[in-house]
Amino acid sequence: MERYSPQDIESKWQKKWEEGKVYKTEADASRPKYYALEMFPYPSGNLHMGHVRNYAIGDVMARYKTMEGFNVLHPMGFDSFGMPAENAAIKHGVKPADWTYSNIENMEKQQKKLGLSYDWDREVKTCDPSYYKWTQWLFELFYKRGLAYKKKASVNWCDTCGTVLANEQVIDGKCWRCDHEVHKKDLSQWFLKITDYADVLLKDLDKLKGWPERVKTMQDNWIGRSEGLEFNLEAPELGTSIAAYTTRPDTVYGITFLALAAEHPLVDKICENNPKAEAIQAFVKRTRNQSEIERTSSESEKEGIFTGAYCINPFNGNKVQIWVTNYVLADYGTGAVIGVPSEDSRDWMFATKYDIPKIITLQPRDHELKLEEMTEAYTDKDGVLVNSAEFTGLDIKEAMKGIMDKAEKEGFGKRRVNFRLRDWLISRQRYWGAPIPVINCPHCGEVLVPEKDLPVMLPEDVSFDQGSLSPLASSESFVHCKCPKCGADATRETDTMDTFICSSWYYLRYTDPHNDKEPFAKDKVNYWAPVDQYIGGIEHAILHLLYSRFFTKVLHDAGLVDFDEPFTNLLTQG
Ligand code: ANZ
Ligand code: ZN
Repeated sequence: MERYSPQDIESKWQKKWEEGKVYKTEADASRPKYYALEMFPYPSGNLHMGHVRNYAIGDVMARYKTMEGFNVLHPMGFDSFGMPAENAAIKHGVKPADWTYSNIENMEKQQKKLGLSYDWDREVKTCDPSYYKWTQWLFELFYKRGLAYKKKASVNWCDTCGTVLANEQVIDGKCWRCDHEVHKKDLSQWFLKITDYADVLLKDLDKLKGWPERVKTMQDNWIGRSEGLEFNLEAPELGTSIAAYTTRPDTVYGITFLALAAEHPLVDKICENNPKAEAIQAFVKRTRNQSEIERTSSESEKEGIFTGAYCINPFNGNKVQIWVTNYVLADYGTGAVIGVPSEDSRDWMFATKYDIPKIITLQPRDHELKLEEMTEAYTDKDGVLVNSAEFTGLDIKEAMKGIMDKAEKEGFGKRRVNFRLRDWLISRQRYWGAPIPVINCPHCGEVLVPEKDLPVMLPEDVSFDQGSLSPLASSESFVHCKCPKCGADATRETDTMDTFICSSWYYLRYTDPHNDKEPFAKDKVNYWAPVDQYIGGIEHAILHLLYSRFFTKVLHDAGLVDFDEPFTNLLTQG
């Protein structure tokens, strides 16, 4: 018998497959469809075994469904904007485009050698102007729907990468890409308003019967919905009141201090004519340089400074010390947190450290608690209230309801739902990404680039010298332009978009990849999508999968697609 010689046999058949376009697919309403998709790779240069495993699973699914009689869509492409291409430009002077396209060519060759059953005619490359034109068009769609805005923000900044990072891209206080420590910097940045969709992104996790529980739990935690009470504490000496958010309204009779974030707007006011102003300001400065992790992790040291100012607990009229602390986050809740030492371990440690009074408001059903005997907070979720006026004797659940009713009835508080999810910071001070299609006019302000002028092409006359805020800002031909509204001399936005935007809609583009009139035709996208089986690494459980769900929901609301979830079944591996 002849030996199996892959070099001869496989290349012979692969050539035949390619020439005969045996994996070419067309939409066909008379046949049931099946959309099998593997997460597309970043063109780093070579495939690794993780890729091969991923693609092999998808290939098996696609072939099996084809044999079952489905019209199968099984495409491949490249997530080809991003930092490594730019780093190659900085280090070796090659053009990011050249580096990227030559890597793509090599990886395609490897994929073809593996005999994967892709319809190569549908290949998309996110760095291609024919693709990023539509990424920019989608940005404009978001903008017109009030879902893209610019604001000054204290952002996560990575020195090594020389760019800002989304919250999702900061892992344990470090950059997800280079592992370098991330710190805060104030910059004017573009955001997408994913928080408008927090509720539905959470609720619709229930629809995803074909997703691993683990991934849904991670998204659930990331979105972080909580219910509680927001209420006002009057601060007569400061001539104002301070709003605080708590998920434990049953503890309000135990408030002995109010903890403000270092960034809280009231801090400046508190410092006016305050003998401690200098010390407070020094504390604020020190805190602002700490990373979010340093400030909030359970192991880190909770620190604060008493401001000398007081506010009043509206429930019992008690005087409450106002502290500035490092553990309260400025952009969560209201940036002011009630301190209830006897029930919260963090507050207990803080009160013990700074000698702040403690009041017991909850104790177990079977014995009395005494402060002198306690060495830590009573954090059990079971017990009865004490020292809590008319709520004394109730359990936590009853007390929460009664206390929130009281605050609402007396008009100093309101039930509130809160989300941990923040808006998505999409500005990147990088070259190799899709330029944000906005022009800044001295008369008209922010103006979208008209659709007929898209794409806003990446210029080639750029300098990659680090230090300048963005390589695009170094291109005269790019920066200077005319205002599309009034014709005045204007300048272009020099930020590019987070590459996660490019990958938030590529699976829709595969359904109609050569369309130059719109991102995809409705009949095609609605025939093929949603993806029936999506396959990829678990590392995308939050970032890419949450962003893609968000995009799909916005496109659904804009009437561009009929479905509102992109991936019916999900297989995560790795
Ligand atoms: C009093 C209290 C007592 C609290 C207790 C908790 C336990 P989640 O569930 O994540 O929404 N908090 C509110 N705003 C904060 C901020 N900006 N920075 C840091 N902590 C903040 O958490 C809500 C709880 O986190 C709130 O309820 C508040 O502390 C704290 F036994 O109020 B709690
Ligand atoms: Zn103008």
